[in-house]
Amino acid sequence: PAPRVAVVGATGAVGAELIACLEARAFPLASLRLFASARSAGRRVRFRGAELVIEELTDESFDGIDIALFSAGATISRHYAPLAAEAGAVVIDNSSAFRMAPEVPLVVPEVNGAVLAGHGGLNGSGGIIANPNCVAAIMTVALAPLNRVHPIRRIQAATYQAASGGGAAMMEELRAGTAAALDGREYTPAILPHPYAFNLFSHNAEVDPRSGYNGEELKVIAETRRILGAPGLPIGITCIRVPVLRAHAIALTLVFDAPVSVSETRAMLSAAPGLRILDDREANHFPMPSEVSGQDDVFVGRIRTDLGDPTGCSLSLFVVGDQLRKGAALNAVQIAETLVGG
Ligand code: 11C
Repeated sequence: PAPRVAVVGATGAVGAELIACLEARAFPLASLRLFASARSAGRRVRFRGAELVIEELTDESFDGIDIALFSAGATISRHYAPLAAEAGAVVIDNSSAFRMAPEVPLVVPEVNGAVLAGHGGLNGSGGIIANPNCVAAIMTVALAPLNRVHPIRRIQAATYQAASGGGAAMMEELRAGTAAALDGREYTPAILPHPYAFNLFSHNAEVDPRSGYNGEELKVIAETRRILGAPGLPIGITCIRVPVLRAHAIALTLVFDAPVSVSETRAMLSAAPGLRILDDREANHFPMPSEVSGQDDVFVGRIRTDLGDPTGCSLSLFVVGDQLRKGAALNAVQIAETLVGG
């Protein structure tokens, strides 16, 4: 029978995208229930021509739910995901709460979907599956096809991250701050410590005083290693927030044991699922958030041998993916599709 599905955090930016993905992909569900905080309960959302009413999330919300898609932050997940799993639901959790728990699979279906084979699936015994950090999800779609053929020995990354990674409130801060700046009005940021309009800044996650890396960077490092199955892979990364609404970009340099040609790289990437090459040197046309926003595929371009490595063993790439789609909601729905299909 088709699964009974719940969305937890239905009013957030990712929650809205989860509902949109379930509808757009005609996900085979028997029923859909939407949960949020008491503040949002009673609001109505359209789904497949009907109106669904948002319900307040409680400890008892999960009776009769087969798949629960969570996107309400780590604190909510820590409390409610185990309750949902005990009630027999498979939780697909978009927060960071369980991503590094050894018994919880951390999944990007195109990359390591095979790890779901060992999971109980929809047999009523429940469980938790983690949806990765958006940068890790987008980046590994581009890394995996190369890493399978030529093991990557080191990664250097710099990100250009959109407001959607900080949720609907940060997207609103970008819109409102930009409108105020254009009007010449004073604007006091509500949630960010810095002005966002016509600016960029180091990612807002807390900075570890010892390493100098922020929480976002440390998550990307740990999760990328786990998804690729490369526990000790050296990764350096700088995460930056840019005034873009909903697509993350990542500049990558990858080091291999031996030179990997641009033409072979193109061939490997063009055969990979969930990935599209946009690499037009003549027209100087490469992946851009404005063109990738709203798209399911991750886009890759600027494929070139890194001139900074005299051995010739390094490649540079520029990768862009929609943060709300492949970085969050789409990946979660793809995990659910794998459970239903398998
Ligand atoms: C950002 N990637 O762009 C973050 C948001 O690990 O789920 C998601 C954080 C996470 O700010």
